[in-house]
Formats: sequence, structure tokens, C-alpha cells
Amino acid sequence: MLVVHSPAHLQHRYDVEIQHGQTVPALEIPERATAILEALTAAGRHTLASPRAYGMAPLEAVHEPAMLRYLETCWQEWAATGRTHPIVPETVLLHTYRDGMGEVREPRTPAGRIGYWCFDTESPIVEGTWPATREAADVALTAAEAVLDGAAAAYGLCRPPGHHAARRMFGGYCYVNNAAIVAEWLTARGAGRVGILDVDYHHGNGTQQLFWERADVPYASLHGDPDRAYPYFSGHADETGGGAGAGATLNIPLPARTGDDAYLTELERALDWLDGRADELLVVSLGIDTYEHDLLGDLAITTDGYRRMGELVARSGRRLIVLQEGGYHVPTLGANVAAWLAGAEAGRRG
Ligand code: Q9C
Ligand code: ZN
Repeated sequence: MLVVHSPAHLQHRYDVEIQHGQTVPALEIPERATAILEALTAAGRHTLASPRAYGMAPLEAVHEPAMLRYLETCWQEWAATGRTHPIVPETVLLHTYRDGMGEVREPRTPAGRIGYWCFDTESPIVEGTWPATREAADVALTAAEAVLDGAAAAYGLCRPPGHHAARRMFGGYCYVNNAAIVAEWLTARGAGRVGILDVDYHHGNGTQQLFWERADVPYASLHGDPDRAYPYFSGHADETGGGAGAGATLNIPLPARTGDDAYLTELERALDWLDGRADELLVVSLGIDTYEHDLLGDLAITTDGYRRMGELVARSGRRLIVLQEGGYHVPTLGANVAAWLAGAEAGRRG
């Protein structure tokens, strides 16, 4: 399989994140992508490639340009105030803040602006965040173009990940939404019906929002039930899309400790739901944080479960753009991604 990757992500590195008000060692670390690349190289069956540059237009097609401009310029602005530590919000804009008082305005100072765009305290911005973010989108687009040109499947080793980034809000380790950028880009090119299958442990709130009112890009997600799991405010089973997109969103919240067999049963349900909605192309948001020993998730998928997952998804006959999202148990991350991709290759053959 074609594996697209870039060393640009190495610049996006910070030591700590703030979880539940406590400073903990960062989980979304460069070593994640390094481990995946090593395992896929060692597997010996993949073709490695570097990304092409697609420019800003594909990002502007899904995100508010002012947010992209913020991401592009915030480090320079922050550093100009004499700060050298990562940008993390002090305040974030709660939807109730301005109840009855009209629209909010974007603040002018760096300390104010971050909380206007970022929704959590776990997604620091450093000097290399923007170059890494842009390159991750190019990695995704390069994988998509290979599939557009006829490849049965391609994998994009995106870092940072993307599925928590919404039209004008970022967070959850995500700055732009790689899967949404690709789905929109393919759709605009008349590539056929594109669906998004999100198997990251966390609900892809950003992707769901971006396609909420659209029937042409169905979104299906399996994830830890938001009653207990981040990002808490989306992903319930009764969220099925709105307006023209009514019925084009499928959420499958899962109980803690869900294992391979139960997960695959639900995955089959998601693939059946996609039948007739997106039969040609599937963008897969591949999170490995469903793993039994993941540091953030509480599901119980095994390495063999990932092989079966890849096989089941590929069996559906759709061409696949598989993009890396989460997954935080670094020692097994490479083997688990390799198992998923090997399963996908086996599933395609038959
Ligand atoms: N506060 C992705 O997997 N927080 N993002 C979890 C509890 C952050 C995960 C820890 C989860 C973000 C792409
Ligand atoms: Zn996740």
C-alpha cells in the first residue's frame, strides 16, 4: 500500500499538556509517528512516499479563513510578547458566556485570541505547529490523490491528527481536519460518493459538524460513549444530522471494555449503513486509541482485532484513504497500524 509521510511533524513537539487541571507528560508526541513509520517500513510491503504541496485552498474549503490565519500567525504574535512557552488558553469561550448579549468579538491580544479558537487545554501550539499541520493536510491529500488516480487504498501518516477540528474551532490535539479536507477535496473533484468512517476512540466532533447538514458526505463514527468519554458534547446515537443532511450521520457510542467481537459487529452495522450512501470511496479516520492498553481509551481492541477491522472495511469493496488520527500506546502503535493495513490488503484480495 502507498504510505505517505513527512518529517515535518517532528517540529510539533511540546513536553506537557494540561489534563483535568494537572500538568501531565504530553501524549500526542512525535514518537507516535516515528513508531508507525518504523513498523510500516519493517513490514516491507508498503511503498513510502513524500507529500505534494496543495496550498491553502483545500484547507479554506472546510475551515474559516480567519482561523487558518490565526494558526499561521499566532506563534509569531505570541513570541513578540516575550513568551517562549507553548500557547495554551487561559479562558475558552463557553457557549453560554454571552447569553442574551449578542455576538462575541475576536479578542485582539494573543492571550485572548487562543481561547476564541481553541476549545481545550490539551492542544498546545509551538513554533512548529503550523508547518506540521499544513504538511499533515498535504500528507492526507497526497494519499487521496493516489486513490483518485486509481489506487485501491493509500495511508496518510498524519500528525497532528484532525477529527476534532471544526470549521472555526480546534482542539483535541487537532488543528485542521485532515479527513474533512480530503473528503471535500475528493467530492469537489467529482470522485464519486465519499463517505467518512471514523474509528478513533473519540467522537469526531469536528468532522460531524463539517458535514452535519450535508447528504453528500455521510459520516459514521464508533467511539466511547460521550456520557463518559472526551469530547463529551457530541456523539450520542440520536445525533443523525440536520437540514439537508438529516439522516446522513451515524453515531455508535460504545461501552467501556468493548472487545473485538462486539466492536466488529458494530463496525459491520456502520458499513451496512454506508451501503447506498457512499459505495465508492471511504475516508477512514484511523485512531488506534481503541486499543486494549491505550492510555486514553477504555475499549479493548487487540492487534488481531485491527487486522480484522481492516479486512472488514476493505471487503466492502470501496477504495480507501486511511488517515492516522489518535493512538497513544507507543510501543504497540506501529504493530497495530501495520495489522490494520495488512488486514485491508487481505480483505481487498478477497
Ligand atoms: N482529558 C485524538 O485522539 N483528552 N484526540 C483526553 C482526558 C484529549 C484525543 C484526556 C483527547 C484528545 C485525535
Ligand atoms: Zn482519539
